[in-house]
Amino acid sequence: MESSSVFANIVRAPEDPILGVTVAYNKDSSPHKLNLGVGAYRTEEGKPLVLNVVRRAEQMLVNDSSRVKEYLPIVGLADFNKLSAKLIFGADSPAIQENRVTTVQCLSGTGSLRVGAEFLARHYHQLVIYIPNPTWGNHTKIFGLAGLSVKAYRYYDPATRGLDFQGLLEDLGAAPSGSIVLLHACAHNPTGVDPTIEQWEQIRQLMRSKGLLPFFDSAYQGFASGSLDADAGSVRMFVADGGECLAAQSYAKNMGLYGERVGALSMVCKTADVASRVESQLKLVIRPMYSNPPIHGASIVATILKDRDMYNEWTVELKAMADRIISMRQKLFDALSARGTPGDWSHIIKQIGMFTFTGLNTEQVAFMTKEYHIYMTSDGRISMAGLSSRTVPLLADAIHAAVTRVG
Ligand code: KET
Repeated sequence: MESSSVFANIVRAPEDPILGVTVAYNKDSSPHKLNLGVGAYRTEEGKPLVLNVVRRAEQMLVNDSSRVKEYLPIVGLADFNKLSAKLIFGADSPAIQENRVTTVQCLSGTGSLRVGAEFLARHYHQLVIYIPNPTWGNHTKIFGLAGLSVKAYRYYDPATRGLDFQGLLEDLGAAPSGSIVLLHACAHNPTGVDPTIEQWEQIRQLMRSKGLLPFFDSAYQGFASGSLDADAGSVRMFVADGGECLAAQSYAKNMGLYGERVGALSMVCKTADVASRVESQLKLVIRPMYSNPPIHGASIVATILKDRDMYNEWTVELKAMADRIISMRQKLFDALSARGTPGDWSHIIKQIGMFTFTGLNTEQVAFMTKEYHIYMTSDGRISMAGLSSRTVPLLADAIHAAVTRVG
C-alpha cells in the first residue's frame, strides 16, 4: 500500500527545463522528431560527435599499461589543472607565472560553479551574487543552494534582441560593493548576445571601481568564434588588471566530453600565498562532497593539451564545429527569408555561440513541438548545433507556421 511508504508524501518534481526537453523528445515516436533543446553538438548527419583527437588520446591512454586507477588528489590531476589555467588565462599570463592562480579539477562546468559557490558562501564577505537576466537556468539553483543570495542584473533587451548595456551598467552600478557578479565568458546562454570588447572594458572598469568580484562561467571557449584565444578575451581582460576573479571551465562542448564531466575552477588571487590558502579551503569543500574527481576525462584533456600536434588537431576540429553552427545560422535565416516569414530574423545571424534566442513565445514553442515534433526550451531557445542542412527546412516551416498561426 502506498500510504505505508515513509515517502508517501513526496510530491512529484517537475522535469528540468533543459534536460527535461530530452526526456520528452525520447518519448516521441515520430520519425521526424528533432531535438533542439539541450546544447549538444550534432553532425550534419544528426549524430553525436566524438572528436578524432579525443579518440586518439583515449587510445593512447588505453595502450599505456603503466596507467593505474588510483584516486586522484582532492584537487584532481595536476597537469590537467595547469593546462586548463593556461588555456583560459593564456600561456603568458603573469598571474600564472606569479603562482597567483589556484585551479582545481571539478565535475564539468556545473561542478566547478558549485564548488566556487560553496567556497564563496563559506569564506567571502559579501553573500550576494548578481546573475544576468536571462541566464542559464541552473545558475539560480547552483548559487541559491550554495547559500548565496541571488539577484539579477539587466542583460537582454527583447525589443532590440541585443544587449541592454545601459541597464547592465545601472544595475551593476547599484549593486552593493563587493557583490559577486556572474559573467558568461562568451556565447551567452540563452541569448547568444555578448558585450563588445569596448563594452567589456567598461564593465571591467565599473566592476573594479566598485570592488565587484567577477565569477566567469566559461562553457563555450572556442565555440563562439572558433578561436580559443578570442573567446577568452573577456576573462583575460579582467586578469590583466591584476585583480581577482573566479573562472569555471567546462570541456563538455569544446572537447565534446559532455558525459565525462570534465571541468576546472580557477581562482585568481592577489598573491601566491593567498592562492595557496584558498586552495587549502577548496579541498575542504570538495572532500566531503565527492572526495576527488574522476580520472579518465581529465587524462584525455591533459593528453591533448600537452602535445602540440594533438592540440592543433583539436583547434581544427573545434573550428569545424563552430563553423558548422555559424553556417546553420545563415541557412536558417535564408530559409525564413525565402518563406517570407513575418518579422526581422537578422538576430539569427547576429547571435553568437550554440544557441539562437528566437523570440518565439511559449505557445509558439508548444505548437512547434505538438505539430512538428520539434523540441526546444520553452523560452524559445534553439540549439543551432542540433540542426543540419536536412532539418533546416523543417524548422523553417515550423517557425513560419508558428509565427503566422499562433499569436
Ligand atoms: N554554464 C553554461 C552557461 C552552460 O550553458 C552549461 C550547459 C554549463 C555551464 C554546464 O555544463 P556542464 O555540462 O556541467 O559542463 N548548458 C547546456 C546543458 C545543460 O543545461 O546542462 C544547455 O544549456 O543546454
